[in-house]
Amino acid sequence: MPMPRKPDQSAPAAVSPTGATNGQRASADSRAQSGQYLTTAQGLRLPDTDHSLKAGNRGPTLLEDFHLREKITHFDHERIPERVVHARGAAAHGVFVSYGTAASVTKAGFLGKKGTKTEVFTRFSTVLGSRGSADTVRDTRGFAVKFYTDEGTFDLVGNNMPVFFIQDGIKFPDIIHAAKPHPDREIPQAQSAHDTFWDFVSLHTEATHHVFWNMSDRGIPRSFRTMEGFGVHTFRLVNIDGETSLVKFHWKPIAGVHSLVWEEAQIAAGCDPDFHRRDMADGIEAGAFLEYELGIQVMPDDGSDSFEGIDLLDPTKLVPEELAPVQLIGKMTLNRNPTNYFAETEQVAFHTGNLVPGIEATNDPLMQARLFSYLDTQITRLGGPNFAQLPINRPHCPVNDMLRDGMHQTAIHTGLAPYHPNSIDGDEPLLADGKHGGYVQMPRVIEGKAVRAQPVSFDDHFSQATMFYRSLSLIEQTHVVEAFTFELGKVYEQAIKERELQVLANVDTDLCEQVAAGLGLPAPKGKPAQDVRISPALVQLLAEPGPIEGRKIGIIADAGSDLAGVAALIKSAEGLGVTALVISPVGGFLKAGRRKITVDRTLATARSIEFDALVVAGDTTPTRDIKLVVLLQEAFRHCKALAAWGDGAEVLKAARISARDPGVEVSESVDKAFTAQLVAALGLHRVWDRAPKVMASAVPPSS
Ligand code: HDE
Repeated sequence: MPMPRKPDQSAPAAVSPTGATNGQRASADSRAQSGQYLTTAQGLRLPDTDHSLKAGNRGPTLLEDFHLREKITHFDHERIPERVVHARGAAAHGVFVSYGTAASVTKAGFLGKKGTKTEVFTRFSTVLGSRGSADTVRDTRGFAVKFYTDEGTFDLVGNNMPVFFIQDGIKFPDIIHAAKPHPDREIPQAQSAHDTFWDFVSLHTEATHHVFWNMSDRGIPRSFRTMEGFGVHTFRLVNIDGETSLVKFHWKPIAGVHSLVWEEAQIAAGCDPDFHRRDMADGIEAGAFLEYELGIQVMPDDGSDSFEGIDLLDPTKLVPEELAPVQLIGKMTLNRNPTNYFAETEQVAFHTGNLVPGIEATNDPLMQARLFSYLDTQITRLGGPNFAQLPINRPHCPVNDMLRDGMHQTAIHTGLAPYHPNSIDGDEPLLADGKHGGYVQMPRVIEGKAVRAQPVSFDDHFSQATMFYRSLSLIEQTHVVEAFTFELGKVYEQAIKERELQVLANVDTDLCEQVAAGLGLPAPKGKPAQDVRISPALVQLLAEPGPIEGRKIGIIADAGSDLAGVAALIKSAEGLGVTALVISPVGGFLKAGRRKITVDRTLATARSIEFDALVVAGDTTPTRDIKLVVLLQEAFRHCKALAAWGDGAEVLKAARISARDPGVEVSESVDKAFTAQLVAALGLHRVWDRAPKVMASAVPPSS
């Protein structure tokens, strides 16, 4: 018997918010595919789709078989070109609610009155990998938000890092050619650890600051829900009185900013390449929505395009939050998974030129090039100029654009006069001035000679990298050293390693010496900036436990375990928005009397990377099963919280983990104190006290 349809197998409404239909009656079943019977694309019902039409049982196949030809021809064209960058991504629908606090600096309606709601679609991505690559590679993450506002669509096409590799868009093809796999063998996939990437960034030292972010923990986020987002460029905001200010956009995740550790990221790339998209989709399905507050740093628009000595048009520089605090202006909640990956996530088309009144571009030369690129790329990727008519790209406000015809035209335009002015269609559509919601750019003075040059202020390539590195906590700095040592260790050409060491010498002497030692090369001398301002806002490490909603714990249990304790722990976890999964040697159920607990993972399917903490249930039989030992040892090495109750501690001991080790909690039973300690440990994300014993330079446990 076929399985019944689930509620989430419904589709977007047949009628879009613009009033355009997708070819179906609003009252009809809105799924793109309707009716009970299998049909051809022309609606002809089919009696058989498993056998081609043949001359006799043994063929040959007849050209006459129009069903076979239609089915195969359509299949042959199912793929569209993947994005040239940011090909691997996942997205979700949601809502943005304005706090009303930006109304003094922008007239943008969706940022106006407190409580104003705007639908959004947000796509997260890696930059370098192909569409089928792994989620957890070391890379920058895309953070692109489409706001379907009443005044037109606004796209904030940002990243999870506030700075970029290059200062001028004309170099973008070069950095991407260098970072993508080598053109001869097409390896390595989705990696920066190879010669051409390091060749480029060591020659274009303006990349240094962004490289440091990539080599830091920000390059391997724990999940999409624990990433910050940044608009990177400086934008110009205009308020109702025509006053302007310069701003930088920030997304602050409610769940805090957290990362994987490098070994975990590598294991996940093999064990669960969908690690991040799975976390988002499962979380949304379970009601653990992704939440971010939008914030702005506001700087005066005094004509200098700079603030406190920082050139605001240089996208390799950030403005420390201590100098310009991030003011929160609204909140985004991602609460609905897409119905169809291709139709929504793959076909969504972002564009930095999708702006609304009150938000304008600046002269940042990277931003200027992007204003050209995004519209252009969609024409190849989405097969023509009408991609704005795809349901995911349709604005949620009236559209009357005089754009006509072209490939895949789905609108049936009326009227005779798609030109302006006209006297035949009553001179409609009308032009709107500022008072009627028209997008009227603020007049700005532009003058100068036509030159291929840049300002001197763009020449400082190192001081903010120094600021970033020195602001990090010790453990985060260690990770940066390890990342450089790993990545440069993968480079074959000695000259490239030496050139990059010279770059590092200009950022921080100690860092350079550590990396050089790891590479077995002499550390060159450089001139790092001396008195950089430290920016505590750049640190990820937590002093106090943060939120734990959306986290996952694994409970290790077997047929003889204390199932009442297991049930109690699952219940407490549910109450805290934490998913608890039971891991047992074999699948099925664990039963004791009338109690029956589902086994979610077996030792064959569980891997430590899935869990933020592992707990061993009381009365679980100690075993040296290598799968269980690896599970516990990995979690231990990745500095995750471990716990056991009753003689569950014996299971930890069998894996050479002692109750005296930091972040290992052992209790008599599942009581309040036990849960509270587990919550605190989860909230701190990692047990960093364990790091010196277990990470990179540590020795293995003695036997
Ligand atoms: Fe992009 N970028 N980019 N980029 N970018 C694209 O557009 C480009 C840059 C970013 O989820 C492409 O539709 C140029 C900075 C994101 O669909 C393309 C330059 C930032 C996404 C393109 C930049 C970004 C893209 C590829 C230098 C952070 C994924 C497919 C001038 C602020 C959006 C597409 C999604 C995608 C061009 C630099 C972020 C080719 C030429 C800086 C998040 O148009």
